Amino acid sequence: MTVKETLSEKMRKGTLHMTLLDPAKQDPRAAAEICGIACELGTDAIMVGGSTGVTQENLDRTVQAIKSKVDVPVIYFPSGAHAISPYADAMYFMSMLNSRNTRMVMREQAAGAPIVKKLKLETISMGYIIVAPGMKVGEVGEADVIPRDNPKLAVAYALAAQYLGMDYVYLEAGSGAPQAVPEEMIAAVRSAIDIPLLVGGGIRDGETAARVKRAGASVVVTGTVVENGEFAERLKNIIQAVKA
Ligand code: 1GP
Repeated sequence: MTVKETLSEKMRKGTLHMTLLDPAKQDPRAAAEICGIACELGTDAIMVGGSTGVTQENLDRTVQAIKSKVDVPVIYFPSGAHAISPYADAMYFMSMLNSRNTRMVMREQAAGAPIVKKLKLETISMGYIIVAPGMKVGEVGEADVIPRDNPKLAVAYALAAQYLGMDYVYLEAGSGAPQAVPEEMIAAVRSAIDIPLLVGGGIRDGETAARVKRAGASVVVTGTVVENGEFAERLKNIIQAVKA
């Protein structure tokens, strides 16, 4: 079964949680430890990626270390074609739909596609939509961020992703965002599209995770929360809220 099929089957039963690890932020062994705990707490997949600082070397070593520790899918979440790991179970083949820079929309993808083909990596296509404030990823991606009070614009981009044949849509407030994507926006996108909806950025507690889930996310993504030493209790609350 492909990663996409595995995730689709799980999504039929309920909302999923994915844990994002940035390979530039800790050594591979620490990343694997964190993922081991996240899996014990019930996370459904590991995403590996970051906006800056990802190299072929830290990516490969991190993915390999995580793979040796956990059984859930490990999915590469790329920031460009400069690093692509053959060790990941799949990668999001994604386009930042609301970037002003065509490099983020399609040129990096064209650069990476032949490498992906050669590596025979499973791809899951994704329309990546940056919502204000967008944080680092919005800045380096030169995103025309979706204003938080404009759910209609988010819907328009999400529908465009669906009509382009993309597998998933990701509403991203940016890692470390002070607030998550507004519920009204999540709900509007959810009711407009038929494909899975990932939501991430600024989700740090169970209450926020519950609101994001109730608004209609198919997958709740958290990253920063595992970067602080004592994260197990917090992550447990988040995953419980997602699975409730
Ligand atoms: C980043 O949405 C994710 O792509 C995770 O964001 O680090 O704020 O959890 P946080």
